[in-house]
Amino acid sequence: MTTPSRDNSQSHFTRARQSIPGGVNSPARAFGAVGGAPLIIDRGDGAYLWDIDGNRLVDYVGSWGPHILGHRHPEVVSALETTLAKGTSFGAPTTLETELAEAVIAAVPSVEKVRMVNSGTEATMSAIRLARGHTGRDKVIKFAGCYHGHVDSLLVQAGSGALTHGVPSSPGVPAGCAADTVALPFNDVEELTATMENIGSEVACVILEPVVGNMGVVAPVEGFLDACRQLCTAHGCLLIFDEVMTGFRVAFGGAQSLYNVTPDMTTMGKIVGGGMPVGAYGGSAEIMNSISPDGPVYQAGTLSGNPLAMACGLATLKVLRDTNPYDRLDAVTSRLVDGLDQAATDAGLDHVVARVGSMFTLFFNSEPVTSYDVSARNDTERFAAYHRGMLDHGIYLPCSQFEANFVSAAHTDEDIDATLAAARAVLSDIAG
Ligand code: KE4
Repeated sequence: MTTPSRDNSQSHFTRARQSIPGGVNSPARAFGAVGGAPLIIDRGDGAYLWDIDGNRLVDYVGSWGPHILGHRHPEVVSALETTLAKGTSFGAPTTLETELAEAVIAAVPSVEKVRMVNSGTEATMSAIRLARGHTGRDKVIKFAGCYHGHVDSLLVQAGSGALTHGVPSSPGVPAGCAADTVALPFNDVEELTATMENIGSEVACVILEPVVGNMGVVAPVEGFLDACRQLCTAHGCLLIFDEVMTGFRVAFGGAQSLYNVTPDMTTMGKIVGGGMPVGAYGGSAEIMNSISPDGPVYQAGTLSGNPLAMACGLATLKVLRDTNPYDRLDAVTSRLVDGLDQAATDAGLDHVVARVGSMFTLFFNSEPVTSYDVSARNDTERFAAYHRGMLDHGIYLPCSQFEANFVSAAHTDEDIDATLAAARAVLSDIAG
């Protein structure tokens, strides 16, 4: 099989590196962990991307999660075009912001009020500030391998790009800032219980990805989410579910509806903006009324609630609500994951697969990945070979073993068949 031409991507990436750090506006897109230059994308449509060399790719990144409907869903495009005809940004309230807030509240019962921001990072940064302001406490408990955006106090043993590029706790975060952050092993009820008994009265919040996407996909073990809930209630601290990735992904009501555990606050992003820059954080009215201007905890943003972004998110949620693609997403993703599992088994490769809804990871690891320590033992070199091989077959995967893959409602049975055919060839090839 001939390797597709990527000359235009390569030369443009060389140019980009002259003006943008690493040539990328987010390190998660850098191909450092898999080799070669990132592809420069020209356009997307449905389940596909095209790079600037004209190569068509079956897309399992989906802009790192937002495109659960696929690229350029007609109703999303139409909503954007209609809104654009009226302008782009006013710095004043619009009806669209209220409509999207109401749609989020209808979908996520634990949320009675919600504030729109511009990214998942802003959502988690604001949520922990609110938790601290509301409780009068300073400490935050997070879990190693979870990634909550590049918030100073949460870049402690973080996942995603921080883990991929080997800097889980970033320079530039003052020791004083990280001092109030306690990172515990994910899925470890005993450790959390002991820590809460020790410092629970000082803890403002426990924040976690209820299903981790940023170690690769790691599901909560039985009882872990319930333990988080019970311990937060017992010690008077707030439970924050970071559903930036899982929100509207694993179920329309998010992981909290799937596992029937109710957090005090929820952070959202990705799908809630449908591919435009949107983050959101919400919770009970009693908690959210502490946020400025009704309350003393300050948070603001020039482009928060931007009309184009609101229209994009609102159209996305409306299509999800009206079409309910989740059963088909589950079935299609299950067929894909079972096929990947079989292909890796037939190739004789140490591997495990993890799936929750339409997010999944094929781990090159000999044991089930339940925590950061296990994920850190992934065979990242073998993953890099897999990534390169699949790319040569026109399959576009996240460029890190510590990320989730996403199936969209636009992926067809033929796309899944092509992906599995590619995987069988690539996995047997890298097994040698
Ligand atoms: P953003 O600031 O990137 O919009 O959201 C941060 C964030 C917060 N919480 C969770 C659970 C997240 O997964 C993220 C961002 N996810 C990464 C990919 N795993 C975004 C990709 C990137 O950083 O470019």
